[in-house]
Amino acid sequence: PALAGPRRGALIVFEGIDRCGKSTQCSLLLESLQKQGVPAELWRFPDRTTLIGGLINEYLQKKASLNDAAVHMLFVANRHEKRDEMLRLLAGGTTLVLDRYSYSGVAYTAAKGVPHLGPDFCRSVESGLPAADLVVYLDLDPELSAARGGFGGERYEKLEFQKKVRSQYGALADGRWLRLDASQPAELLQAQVAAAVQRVVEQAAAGEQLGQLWD
Ligand code: 2DT
Ligand code: MG
Repeated sequence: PALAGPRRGALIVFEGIDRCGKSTQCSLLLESLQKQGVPAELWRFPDRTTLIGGLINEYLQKKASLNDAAVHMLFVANRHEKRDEMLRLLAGGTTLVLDRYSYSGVAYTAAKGVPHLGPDFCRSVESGLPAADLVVYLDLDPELSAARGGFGGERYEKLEFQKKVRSQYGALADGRWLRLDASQPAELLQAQVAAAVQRVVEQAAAGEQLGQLWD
């Protein structure tokens, strides 16, 4: 039990390839946390509303071109610019639900196969950011995600690339990952997410330290 200060919130991250169902599960989770009276906010990365996020948005919509290293650094900067606010909210007891985070940063850039932008480099520039208490990884065969109404035409929404991203995600999993089969109905997924989230919200409130990337 925490003897001093407020009970901290948990950092819950949803990851997975495009159209695996992250946004749906994030909204369902937020709603259920709020119903239980758990203070919570839902954020997404990239946060396209900031100056840096605007550049990322132009890149993703193919209105701007940037080389792979430059755009990678923008995604990273887009997380670092939100760091202090994340830490403040968590310390004040708000649980944060993130629709993508640093794990997307590593998986998508490493999937490009650029030698100087491999997984180790990508992890290194995340340091100083808080680590997730729980990563809910919604695993889906890219053939199935592509069939979910098709891709929206943003950069990266290509079957061959999504396959590479999935294999990069496979190499990132650690003890804080909950891998779920995302081909299940949303309600079934929701129940599994809720059970895992309840545990980490309780552990965070009981004083378990927030980790740091990349550990
Ligand atoms: P959405 O479709 O979820 O808006 O994501 N991406 C995301 C990266 O390449 N690096 C990152 O650090 C992050 C957070 C994943 C837009 C795309 O941006 C990719 C899909
Ligand atoms: Mg997308």
